[in-house]
Amino acid sequence: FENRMQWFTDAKYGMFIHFGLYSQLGGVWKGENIPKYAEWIQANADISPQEYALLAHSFNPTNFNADAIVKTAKKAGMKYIVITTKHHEGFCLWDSKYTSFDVGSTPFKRDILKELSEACKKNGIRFGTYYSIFDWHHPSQERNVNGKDAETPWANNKMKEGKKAEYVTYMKNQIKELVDRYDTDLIWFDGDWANWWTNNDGIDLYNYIRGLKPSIIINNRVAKRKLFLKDYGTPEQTHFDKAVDYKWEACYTLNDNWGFKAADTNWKQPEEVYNKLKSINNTGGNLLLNIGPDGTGKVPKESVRILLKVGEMLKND
Ligand code: FUL
Repeated sequence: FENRMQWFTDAKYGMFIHFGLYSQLGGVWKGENIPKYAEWIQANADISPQEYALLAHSFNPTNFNADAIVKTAKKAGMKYIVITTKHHEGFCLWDSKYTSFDVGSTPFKRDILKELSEACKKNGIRFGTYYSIFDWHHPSQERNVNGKDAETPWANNKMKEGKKAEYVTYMKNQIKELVDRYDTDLIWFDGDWANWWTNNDGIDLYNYIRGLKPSIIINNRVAKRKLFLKDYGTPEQTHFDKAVDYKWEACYTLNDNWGFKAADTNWKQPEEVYNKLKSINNTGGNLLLNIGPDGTGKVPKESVRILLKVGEMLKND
């Protein structure tokens, strides 16, 4: 195996963090519980990007405590953390030079990614950044109202005519910021299914990032996940029960949502998490297990309880 991948292979268990403007809503829009994934609320409630963007004015997660999160991960037996720096909504969790739709334009202003990446470094935890390929806010894109994609106007969004090159430059600039400012160890792409994103676009982006930081690890959703298996495969809410001939990481929610959803109490119990982790590790996979802090930045108590309990079980292995 390439040396570059060694820490990842050894890590076996990591923490996923879904955090963004949607965290403030907890799955509720104008008094109504919106079905399906909480971090998809903009799409699921069909909120216009303009109205959705107003949520930046109230983003003030003063309870976000990077040290506490990293310590919980460490006690839980996790070796790396991956946080959503830009989910499909397009809001950036760092003060980016290339957009004002970011944490720098909220009342909060704190550099969460710096806090988290430094806490990781201090505690010997690797730091990773999730980045969505498609973007519900960026002016290059819009919901799809024509043809077969109109059934899922947000999930298969549209790249406006002649705008793709400009957007790809935006992505590359932003990713360079994540590498330069936060020394990210891993980039977790998502949204490769966008029909304007080709496998070759992904390969080009992959090579660009490896050029910026040769040791970096990049998941396979940078390109079309069915065609591209570097650096590792990403089964979601499922995992392989037999070894495969490439590296992989299964990601799972701890309840039924990635982003914070107030009404979702369907927590996996510690035994279930422990068994999943073991069976995943036994067939050569990593487990990336999610937490979704609420809009104040607080991690739901139940997630912390479950993670720490699993950590104790692992110690007694
Ligand atoms: C999916 C996304 O659409 C979900 O919101 C979540 O981020 C999951 C890990 O990946 O493709």
